[in-house]
Amino acid sequence: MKRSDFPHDFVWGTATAAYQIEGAAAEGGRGESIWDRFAHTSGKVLEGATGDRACDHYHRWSADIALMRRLGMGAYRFSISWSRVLPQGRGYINPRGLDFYDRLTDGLIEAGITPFATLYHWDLPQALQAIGGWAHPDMPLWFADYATTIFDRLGDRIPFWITLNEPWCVAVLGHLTGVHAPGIRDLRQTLMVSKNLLFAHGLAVQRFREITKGAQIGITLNMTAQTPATDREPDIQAALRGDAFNNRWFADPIFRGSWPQALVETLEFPRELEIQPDDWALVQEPIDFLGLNYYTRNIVRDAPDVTPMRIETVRAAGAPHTEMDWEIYPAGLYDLLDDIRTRYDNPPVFITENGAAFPDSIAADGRVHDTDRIEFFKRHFAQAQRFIESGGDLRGYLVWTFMDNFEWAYGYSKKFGLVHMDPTSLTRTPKQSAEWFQRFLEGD
Ligand code: IFM
Repeated sequence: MKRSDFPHDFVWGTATAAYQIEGAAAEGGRGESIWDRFAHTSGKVLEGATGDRACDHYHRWSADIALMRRLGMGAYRFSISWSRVLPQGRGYINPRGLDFYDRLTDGLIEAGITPFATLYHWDLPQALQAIGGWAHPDMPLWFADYATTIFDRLGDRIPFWITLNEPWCVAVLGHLTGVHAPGIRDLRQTLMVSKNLLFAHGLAVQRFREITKGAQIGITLNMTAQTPATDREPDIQAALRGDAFNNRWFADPIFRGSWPQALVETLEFPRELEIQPDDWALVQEPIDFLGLNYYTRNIVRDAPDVTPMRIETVRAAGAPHTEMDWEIYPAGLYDLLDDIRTRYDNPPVFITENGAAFPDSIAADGRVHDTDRIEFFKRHFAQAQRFIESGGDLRGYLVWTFMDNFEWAYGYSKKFGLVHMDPTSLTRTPKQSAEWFQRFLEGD
């Protein structure tokens, strides 16, 4: 597998998110976000970890860009912290927040690294949560106003934009299982939130078209390959429900203008979730690309008593798993890309995240020998290449993640980085996988 096996303009790089790396939670006029509140609530995050300091990227951004450049990265996907720019979520605009992203953008461009900006990677301003958060009917407008502020300032320089990162996680992990901020467990709210997220996305795309010229915008969806546990019909149906739940919940509305039927039936959507015929055009506002985040697959079996989807996942016996206990299943990347191509009329796709957590540590020779991660990427890159070879429109691959960081409810215990980051000393040490990726990018 060589870089030259991919198209010459294929984009390669890494991805991060604001709350996971920036730190400086109470600096530069930043307001509180739901993740500050959640992480500071006892029992929500492993070992009480928070993103207060994270990787201190807010202060070290320049050295981080220099390291990316040294490692030969072509692109960098970062997210913007809404509450750094609008501390209360709306109204007052914090100039120091905008200045930070301005400097970061210019720094990347000067380093020859293409910026990809995500507008929302889960860190809603707490002030908006206090009045209802994503379930509030005005959230789509507040998000569009925030997006407009960002487009006005950076729309002339950032060529690739992502409205929302993994809205499924916002809806399901944040409002159904409650393992993410804001920690709510309520199916009805989950459904309201998912509708508002779709409207917010559509409105932001509309504003984008009014403001920017020549840049592209899309949305990033997380998808998980689904395999029935047996060839029994109930398990086959269960895997289809898993597919509707995990993969089609947001993609079908955006690309087809309808909710997946299996989702509507199984979750018994309430009336207020119905999207009026006039509003579907907003949800289906044309986008330039789909961002796909791929990590693993689920092996699914029918479980009539398990809410809400009547499915259960089974651990793949004997298969390799990462530290997240996610099965390593590279073929699923091809399968999902292929599903996207056939279901949604071959949209351009960027892999906006793919990666693995392993129990990395610095060895006596001062290096991190993460050969398992190198193997992981080799096998996944091969599936991406297979998809391109089969005629698929895949345009880039952003590895999750640049450096070890705050892995949400797992705190700093799960390390996905190409670069080791010591949460105490904040020292960055490129792992063997970073060196391997560098050689790959140099064409070795
Ligand atoms: O760290 C997260 C990221 O924020 C969103 N996608 C999945 C990653 C690994 O869990």
